[in-house]
Amino acid sequence: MSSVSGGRFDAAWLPVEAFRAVGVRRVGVRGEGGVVESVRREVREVCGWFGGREVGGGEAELVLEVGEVGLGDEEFLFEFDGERAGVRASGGVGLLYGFFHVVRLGEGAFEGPVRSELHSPALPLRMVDHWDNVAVHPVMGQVERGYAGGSVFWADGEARGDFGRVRAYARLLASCGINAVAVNNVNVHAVEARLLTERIGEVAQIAGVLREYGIRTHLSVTFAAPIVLGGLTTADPLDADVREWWAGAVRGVYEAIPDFGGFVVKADSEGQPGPFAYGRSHADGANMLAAALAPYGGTVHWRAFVYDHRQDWRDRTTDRARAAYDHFAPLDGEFAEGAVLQVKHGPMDFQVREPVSPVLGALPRTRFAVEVQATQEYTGQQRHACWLGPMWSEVLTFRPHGEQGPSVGELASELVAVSNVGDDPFWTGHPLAQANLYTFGRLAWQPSADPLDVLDEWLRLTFGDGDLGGLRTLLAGSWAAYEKYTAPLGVGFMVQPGHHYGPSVDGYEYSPWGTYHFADRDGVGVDRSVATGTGYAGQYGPPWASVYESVESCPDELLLFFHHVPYGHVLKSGKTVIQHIYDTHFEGVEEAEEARRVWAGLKGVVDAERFARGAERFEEQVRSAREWRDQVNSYFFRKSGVPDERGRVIY
Ligand code: GCV
Repeated sequence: MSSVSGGRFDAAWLPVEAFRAVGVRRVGVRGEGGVVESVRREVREVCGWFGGREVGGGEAELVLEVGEVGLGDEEFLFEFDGERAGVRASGGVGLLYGFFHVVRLGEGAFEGPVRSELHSPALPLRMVDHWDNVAVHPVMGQVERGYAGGSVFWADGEARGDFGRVRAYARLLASCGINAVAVNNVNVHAVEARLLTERIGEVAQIAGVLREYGIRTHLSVTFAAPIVLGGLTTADPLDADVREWWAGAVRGVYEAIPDFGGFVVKADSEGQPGPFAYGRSHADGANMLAAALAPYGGTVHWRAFVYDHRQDWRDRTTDRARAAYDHFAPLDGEFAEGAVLQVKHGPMDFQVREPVSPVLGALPRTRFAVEVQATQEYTGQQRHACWLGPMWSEVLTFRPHGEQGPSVGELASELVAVSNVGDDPFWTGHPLAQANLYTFGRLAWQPSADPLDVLDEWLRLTFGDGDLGGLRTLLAGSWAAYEKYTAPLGVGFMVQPGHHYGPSVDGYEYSPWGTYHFADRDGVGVDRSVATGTGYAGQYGPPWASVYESVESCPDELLLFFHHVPYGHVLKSGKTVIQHIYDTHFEGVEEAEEARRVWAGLKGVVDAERFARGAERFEEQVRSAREWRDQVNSYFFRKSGVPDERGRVIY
């Protein structure tokens, strides 16, 4: 645990030992100002730990140098000539990324030779969105869907006075390449609305700390701000007074934060105000804000999470999965340059298994960001170990137009994660959930990266070079294990309403939220085919529209997302649907028990506090997995009357 200011907190993947290879050497830092000073501070600190030193002249073994190398701001060159390692960049941010590259390589940075290797991020913006409220919300708490304590930015109703913790967080983010942070919840409540105007000074304080690590600050704003803050009678995006009001508000923001990144907007979604109230389109709304931000180079991130959350479950013509495409695909080409459409990776809401959103293949003329959820709202809420690297990688490597076409990672302009971090001493509640934040950053830097390589990096940095094979296997399989003991075959939800933790098979079955599985005595699943269902499968282009349309070609793991089938339907695996449900639920629990056993074996290897936190979480994971198994299996046994082939206990 570090005990620098901001309270005691875990060093995560940057423990002292991770810096040994740099800290024992003679290091030269060449350049001045801004982020270069952060690099210099890092070098001095780590050399202080290990006996190395900052040197000038030619005696350096590692040179970190800013110069005229003709690179982009975030790029760097790395080389090792047999004696000396070097990082060269055009500016401080590239130098900082180069420094962390050397840290990641450890002694490997001083083996070679390596000739002038260029490193550049594939995506220019790599952002975490905090769903943090300034004031504690009566239902959602301080951090909406937060499972790691209070906010890292806000405490006692205002920006934290002590920024030690924010600085440590910025350092962690920069070390895995994250360069943008939205500091408040997309559901903008009354107190938080004022961050845009009279409380912008507090945002500026946070921005000042994040800037030291090359991170730009973004703010979630309410579309109704001209009314709630400006006293206007309308927020109509085409109204001249409204546009003028926003122009003035943005001017004030940039006076306080000259490098402000821009706005994040959740409009016409789950009760948030938006342009529909004025008969305007989402392009009208986004473009109005883009115009206000344009003189300063800011961006509006406009979320595509727009659907009817007041649905009648009896109405079989409305399908929530269709909503984002129906709203936004027709607007392709209508968004201004400074607007980025922020699209959730799946059509529903961060379930453990969803198809890739068809919207991602339908925006050839729109800048878009893919939004993933590091906070584990539907994947165990940081009480369960669930490493999401393979899920995100599947999304980023999916090719919406077939094998010959580009991947999502190539089509997207940006990658955004809902943050899983709070003021918890371990940052993320479950110490192993730190791997999700790290993996997000590294995949945003290089979406085609093998997530297992990223996991190895994280393990090595966090725990050192010991034998971590068991932990690696545990984490590598943890998403699959979670999927096994929760909602089967892509059908989704089946969670407790409201807080979304733990099983409730019919929890959302008759609710207004549009999240149904339609299980009856004969079968289960949602018919989303064009031929007989909601037509959602037709939102994909070739080849996926036909792959998903037919029961025969639909992949097993998505079968119940796209089709309603009898319990006796035989999967490609050769099992019936009902037997698959029974088997996977028993297996999932066994895997959770095995994970608990692996963690128990790390006693004495992992430091005591982290070990204790993990042990407590694995107890809960096993308890919860059994709860899921028994409820899901009993539910389907009672519905179908089909016994388990293997005669195991089903309640
Ligand atoms: C911030 C889901 C979550 C909400 C969240 C919403 C969103 O519905 O349950 O808490 O609101 O997604 O992404 O806007």
